[in-house]
Amino acid sequence: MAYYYTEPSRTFSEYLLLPNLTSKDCNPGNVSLKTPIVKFKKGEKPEVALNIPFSSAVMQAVSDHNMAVALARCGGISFIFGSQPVEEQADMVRKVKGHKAGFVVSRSNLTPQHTLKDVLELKERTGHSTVAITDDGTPTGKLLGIVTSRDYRISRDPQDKLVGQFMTPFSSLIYGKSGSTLSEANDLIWEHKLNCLPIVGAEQNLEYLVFRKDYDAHKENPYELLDGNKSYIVGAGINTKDYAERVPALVAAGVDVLVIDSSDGYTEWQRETIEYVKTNFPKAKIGAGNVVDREGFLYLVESGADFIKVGIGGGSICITREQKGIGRGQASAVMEVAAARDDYFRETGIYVPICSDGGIVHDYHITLALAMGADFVMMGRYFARFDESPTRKLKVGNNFVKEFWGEGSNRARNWQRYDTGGKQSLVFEEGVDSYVSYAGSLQENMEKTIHKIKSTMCNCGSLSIEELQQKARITLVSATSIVEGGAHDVILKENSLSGE
Ligand code: RVP
Repeated sequence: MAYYYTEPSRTFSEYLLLPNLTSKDCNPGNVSLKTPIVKFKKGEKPEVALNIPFSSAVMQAVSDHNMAVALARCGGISFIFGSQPVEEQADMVRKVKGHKAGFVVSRSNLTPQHTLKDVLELKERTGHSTVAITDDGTPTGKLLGIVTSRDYRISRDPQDKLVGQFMTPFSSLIYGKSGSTLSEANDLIWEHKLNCLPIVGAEQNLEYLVFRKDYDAHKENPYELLDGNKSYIVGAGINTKDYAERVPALVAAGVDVLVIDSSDGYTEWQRETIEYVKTNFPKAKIGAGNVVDREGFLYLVESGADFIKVGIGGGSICITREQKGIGRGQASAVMEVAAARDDYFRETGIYVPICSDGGIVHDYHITLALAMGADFVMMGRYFARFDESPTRKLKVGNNFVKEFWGEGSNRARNWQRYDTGGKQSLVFEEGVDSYVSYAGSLQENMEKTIHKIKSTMCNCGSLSIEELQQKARITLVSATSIVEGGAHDVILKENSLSGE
């Protein structure tokens, strides 16, 4: 006979947190959101930890190298999508690892033979007012000069004037030497009142530009997630089929954390994949999933996984539950797996972090997921709305939107994730292709979300995620009281509804 759960499976919107006593020192400025991402022994520290409990989903529409840099700058981690050729994914990882905070490869470059007209056209197209002048017009050619808007007057200079005649020549430039640190570069910027400092190699070749404004931005990011070499930390998704080619390439590219990307992770294929990684790359870190119960959690932990991802069918673009009838309400899944994790910790002294993946709609859902035992969350829709996601921004009606599609949609053609073999004609979609409302820059939005989480944690009298997990008091709410939680019995003025 089939096994029946006595409790229905529940989702985040069915729960609320009750306040605890808030002491006077409990204010958002004192809250730490630092959290482990890989397993560790009692009394020791995890080898990789996040400064904020956020990860971006293993999805084409979400996590590329740009998203990874933007999120690591704020303290979280992106898992670069695996539904692409191995070399392209490894290239994205290399770009993140090679990104030097504050040092940018010049994106606007011309030669001395170009004209003022070319400068103006380039400026119009890119919005950059600093143009590097190199012998071959490439970002790493021999640096011959720099043009900024201070070097020409549109009203006086003819449009066909050659760049070589008005650029600030190399002989008059202040520049930094290859290998300079950001603080050395910054000293030169201040000493000489510069807006931009070129960093030049032994052959006078241009390597990077350091902008004063980028340095300031760098200083504003105290939570940046960096490795021992000051490179951003980055993750990558893998599958259970081509791991023998993909993993070596990703490890060689410098990936920090791998994760097996699958809607159902309670499989022997995942065990084999983890064993392959642990045998061939003993230092590599690998998460596995997704699971929704104790059995799935223990199976993957005993297979050697460093963290476990939780959630089936709750993703905003996911139709797995409709198509296949498998899944579980996200809150129920997190609560059961967290309890299994805590038991495992008591029995073995090994703490295995869990990630709540999918179904975060409101910011408070993140706080609830953490309170229920998640160490961090993974989000797709949330990040897809930002400038930094890799998809197109479009205008639909009066609104700006960004494209967002599931990894199980035809568009992603990521069949390895869902199709366990057999005829292509039998393949069915488990995800949709959609739009999400455009929301602006990642940093601004995340600052608001993080402030909300920290404020709620203060309401719960908690200065850390661990404390929240121990102290949180969580109540199930009735359908009627959910209505009471929104604005009700008033006539809303136009546009008075807040977004997230
Ligand atoms: P959400 O944050 O609700 O957008 O959910 C993102 C999650 O949805 C992903 O991390 C993944 O687990 C799941 N996903 C991605 N594609 C699909 C699909 O096509 N069914 N589901």
